[in-house]
Amino acid sequence: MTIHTVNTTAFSGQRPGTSGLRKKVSEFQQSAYLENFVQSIFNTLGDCAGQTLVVGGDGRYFNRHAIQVILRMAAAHGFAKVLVGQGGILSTPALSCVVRKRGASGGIVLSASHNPGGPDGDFGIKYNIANGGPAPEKITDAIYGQTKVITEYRTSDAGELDLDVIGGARIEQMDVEVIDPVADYAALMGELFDFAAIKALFAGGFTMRFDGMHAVSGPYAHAILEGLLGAPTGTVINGTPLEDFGGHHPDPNPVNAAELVALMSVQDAPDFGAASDGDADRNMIVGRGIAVTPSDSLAIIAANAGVAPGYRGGIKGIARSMPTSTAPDRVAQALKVPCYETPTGWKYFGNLMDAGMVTLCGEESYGTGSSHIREKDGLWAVLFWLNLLAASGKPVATLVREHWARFGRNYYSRHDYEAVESVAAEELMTHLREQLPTLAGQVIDGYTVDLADDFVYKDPVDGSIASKQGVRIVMTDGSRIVFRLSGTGTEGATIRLYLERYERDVAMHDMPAQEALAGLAALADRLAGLHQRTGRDRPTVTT
Ligand code: G16
Repeated sequence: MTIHTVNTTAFSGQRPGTSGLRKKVSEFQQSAYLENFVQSIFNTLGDCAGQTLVVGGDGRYFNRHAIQVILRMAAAHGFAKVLVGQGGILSTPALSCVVRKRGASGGIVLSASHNPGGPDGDFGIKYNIANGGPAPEKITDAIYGQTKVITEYRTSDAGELDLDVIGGARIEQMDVEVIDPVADYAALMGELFDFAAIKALFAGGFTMRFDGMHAVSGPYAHAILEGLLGAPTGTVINGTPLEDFGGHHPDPNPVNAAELVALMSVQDAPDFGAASDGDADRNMIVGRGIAVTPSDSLAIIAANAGVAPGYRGGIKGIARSMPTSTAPDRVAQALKVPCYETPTGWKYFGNLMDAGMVTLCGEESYGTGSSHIREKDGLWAVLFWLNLLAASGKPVATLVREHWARFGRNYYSRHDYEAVESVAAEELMTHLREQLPTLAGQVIDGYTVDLADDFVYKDPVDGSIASKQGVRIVMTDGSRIVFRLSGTGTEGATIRLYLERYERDVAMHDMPAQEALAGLAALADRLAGLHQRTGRDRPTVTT
């Protein structure tokens, strides 16, 4: 084995987005494309000698190849040890858990999350820091800086390592340990939740469907739900990770998990349904006849946190991304704990959790989690709901309705306009920004605009500023229209329109969400010139 320095040329466009670098597989397959990005990570870290790194991914196409490349490059940079999940598999939350538990200096996550996989799909790479969470912007900016000036990378000419056998190996001076991808994570879940109560629930005939969407949550769900908790075999469907996710879009929302939602709508539906995404950090919660919005799920978890042993001492605070509905804010107010509003991106929660300022975090994009790790955690949310169902003895729909009756209902929807021409999307945002100074105080379609701005976040821990994080138009009755461009798409631009309307009156809690939000949607279209500028007459995806 020899270490080589290889000359290379910089690629443009290797700027990490909302969550790491995500591109088409074909782009990653260009010679040295991955190597350049990995070298840029290592250049940013500086001296890697003696450090421990955790590496794993969601099993999508290119995952195994990428891991071999990273192992050889890590060995060439003097890492003392790399922990890698068996088969190259580690869900994003499990990687965060392993980094924290084993005291690693960081981790590399290989995933494009909810984006489709396979040779024609997407791939992604993200660096996580020693707290187990996504690197903050100052690090991702530095990585991007390195990608622009890179001239060489260092690697070993070692052969391929067998990733399928648990145990130790060595590349150059570096130890490699292939670990069970589930064990550490499952043990942590056992500490947080009342497994005995959930086990008793299943033993009593409670039925559930968990859709792994042929992505990485399958092995975790099989081991925890059907293994440790005794749910009948067949509870987990699509539970084998496939390199192309079986051709499906592993995004757990009512559109991409329509089959599960349909199954939950029939008369003899299972008691509980759930789904997770490509890398198992997202979750969708479905009851018999009801899909719970992610914002409501966070609010309900917060209001009932004490049912789970890990949260009996109470929660310190909640954080939600700006576009997420304000339902959690009402719970925080009742609990007399702070609620922080951050930009979109899990990385913004890390400082708040590290500083002990919040316990629970969540986003409208089907992400929920807590300070047990520093990533959102799909199965964690599902286990929380199971714990709540076991403790309350009530069905999902009753819990949701009771929550609305107590706190009011935040009607909520996100309209995505995908693969829009980038210039048109930028122009739409500029057009909105130009109107902001004059909107406050105006009465439009019966709504009085209370606040109109382009969201700026000042991190209360380190004082860093993130600006241009989305245009928000907030009405005096609490209704909101939010526009932003996605930072995770790989084709053109994706315009996200978020709509929220608050209803205190229980008699008004039974409307279909799109009907309740139709007025706001029409107003949003008028303000942004959405349909005219995009040439679309409806969103690509409505959740
Ligand atoms: C990522 C981020 C989330 C974000 C989501 C959507 O999730 O971690 O914080 O909410 O993307 O971002 P955007 O609206 O910019 O597309 P994931 O599950 O894709 O890693």
